[in-house]
Amino acid sequence: MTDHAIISETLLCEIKDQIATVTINRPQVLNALSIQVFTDLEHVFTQLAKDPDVRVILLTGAGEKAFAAGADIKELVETTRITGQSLSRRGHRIFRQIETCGKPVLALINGFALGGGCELALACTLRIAADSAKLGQPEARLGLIPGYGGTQRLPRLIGQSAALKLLLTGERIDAAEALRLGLVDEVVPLAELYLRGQQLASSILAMAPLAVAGCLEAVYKGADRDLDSALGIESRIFGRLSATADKAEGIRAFLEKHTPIWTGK
Ligand code: DAK
Repeated sequence: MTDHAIISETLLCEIKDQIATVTINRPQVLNALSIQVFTDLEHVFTQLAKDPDVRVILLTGAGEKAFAAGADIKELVETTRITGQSLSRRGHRIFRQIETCGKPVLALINGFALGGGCELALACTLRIAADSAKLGQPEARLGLIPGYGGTQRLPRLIGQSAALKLLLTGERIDAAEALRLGLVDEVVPLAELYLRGQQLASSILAMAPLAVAGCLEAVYKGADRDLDSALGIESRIFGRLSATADKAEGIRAFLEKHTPIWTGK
């Protein structure tokens, strides 16, 4: 396994000990999501998805103020009906790519996660917030609705009524309220955010790689199915994993009281 980096214009991406850390690096504009950030996210996540040295991805923002304070508002001046719709579809495709990359993506929300920034966090597998974080969907104040999945992922995560409250009022909520709503999974002091991300990543790394991928596949593929067909998806993945070398290793390690050594096979 080798440590390395992936170079792009607006993102930093370092890979170390099977954990990739992706940092949106535009702190001067609170890591606003420009069209170039989307291009770079697409490139970096395409690489990470197929990189055998990467098993968990941490996604955060540079500096101490923002995860991402939304879409880059300066780029919204020129949008038309046609370009607005196509930019939205492009954003959907790239956030879906993040969501379905087959590896857990942990959003480390180190400050503002507003508008498109909150939508990006919603497309991640888990969300860990610093106690200083502020989240919200203020798009209606700009005459828009969320265009990167927020109207769909937010109600699925926290329920329709709580989602509509955020969408209709644009209110910014603090980390404690986000935790209460289930919008984030944990809140920690800002100074401990990265460490907590690494601890969670380490817990995931201790699991069998194909089983981690299987959990993601079962949950995401089953999410919008009726229960019977979703249970069918679970059985198929369970059957597939039952025949793997790592399943044999996991059972043997338990019975022989030692730590399993995963091969990813
Ligand atoms: N875009 C561009 N620049 C931004 C920005 C943003 N979203 N947020 C902050 N900045 C810039 C500021 O303009 C400022 O730049 P300078 O003036 O220094 O050049 C710099 O970052 C520092 O910001 P502030 O000086 O304002 O910092 P404060 O601490 O005073 O305030 C703040 C922090 C987060 C409360 C404030 O910056 C703020 O209200 N920012 C905007 C938050 C927001 O409304 N975000 C947009 C949400 S709407 C679409 C799909 C999706 C979307 C749009 C289109 N399509 C498919 C086309 C999504 C839209 C959204 O995300």
